[in-house]
Amino acid sequence: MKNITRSFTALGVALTATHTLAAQFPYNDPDIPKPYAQYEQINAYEAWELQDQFATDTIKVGVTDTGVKDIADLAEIIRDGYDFFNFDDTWSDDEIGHGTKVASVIGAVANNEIGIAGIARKVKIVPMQIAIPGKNSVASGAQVDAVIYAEQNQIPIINASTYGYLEVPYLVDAIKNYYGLVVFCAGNEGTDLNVEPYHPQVDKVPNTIIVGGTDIDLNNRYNYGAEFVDIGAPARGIITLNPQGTAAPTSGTSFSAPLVAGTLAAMLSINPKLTSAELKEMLLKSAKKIPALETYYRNGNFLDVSAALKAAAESAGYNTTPIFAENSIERVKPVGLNRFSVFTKDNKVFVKDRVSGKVWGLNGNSM
Ligand SMILES: [Ca+2]
Ligand SMILES: [Ca+2]
Repeated sequence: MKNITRSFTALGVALTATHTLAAQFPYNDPDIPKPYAQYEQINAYEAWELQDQFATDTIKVGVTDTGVKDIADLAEIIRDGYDFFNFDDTWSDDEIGHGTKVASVIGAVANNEIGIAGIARKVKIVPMQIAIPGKNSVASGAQVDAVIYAEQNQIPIINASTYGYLEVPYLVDAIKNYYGLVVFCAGNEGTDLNVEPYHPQVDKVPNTIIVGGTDIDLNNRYNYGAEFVDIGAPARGIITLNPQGTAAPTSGTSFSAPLVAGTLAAMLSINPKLTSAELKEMLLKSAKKIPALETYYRNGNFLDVSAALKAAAESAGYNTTPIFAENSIERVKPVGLNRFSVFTKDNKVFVKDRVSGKVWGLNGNSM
């Protein structure tokens, strides 16, 4: 066991766990690395706690990709899949594995002792195969149909880890007519999108979010352009699940986009009343502003999942103010698998259930 200090939040409280908690936090999913620098960089652990506390609605996310295999860590959250390339129900024959990996980043079931944990806790994945069977390339017509389907079936978020189209007027029109948000990756060549004008990444469609990617040291390594790329996120060493259910580190902006799509789903699950425009504005406003990334991403935006979820919670009227300060914590002690006790310096004791998110004071009242 490594000696690490992990920050987490209970009832909006910033706590600092000692190393004795590291093996158990944040969840029991065995293939999450401990520590997992990429998730810590975007404050994902704290974001899980915020969802335990505030998330109410379950949000559908369409994954326009190679299909999504219904592996054990995803099966229970998959709904209403369709193959828009073959016009049939073979959405699960994901031979390439790209869509399964993307889906696992968005919403792999947390705390189920299997695989990993995705960003969003209350989410359903809608597999939308748009790829040519057995190939890593997609049909833009199938992507158009998938967007129209999402509009007709009230799917508020689409993850589109696709790029490289030279011209897609019909897709741009379909997205403009869609009430939700489409999250696109920026692409992987490390080129300026002003020079390499991939569509619809450069079309500035209001309800798209274009996601670039960095390594763990926050160096941009992928396609960029502050005029087009809305936000950056980790893109190297993201742990994903393949169609065999095996976890492995994966790289590319294809896996940055679902970090953002999962965040949007989590925000909506906390405040389902947010419009797409409000959601996008809130996400970008809550992002860290990193001067070194200003030439790559709009305002140097870098994903902060926890800040985005706090903004969503506050917009729904929840109070995210800590009930006691981080420096008032004396120690934290695990109680069984899913609960822990917090002892404060002024001799108060709290118990938190990590599954329900409920916190009890010493007098047993649920808070
Ligand atoms: Ca298929
Ligand atoms: Ca899991």
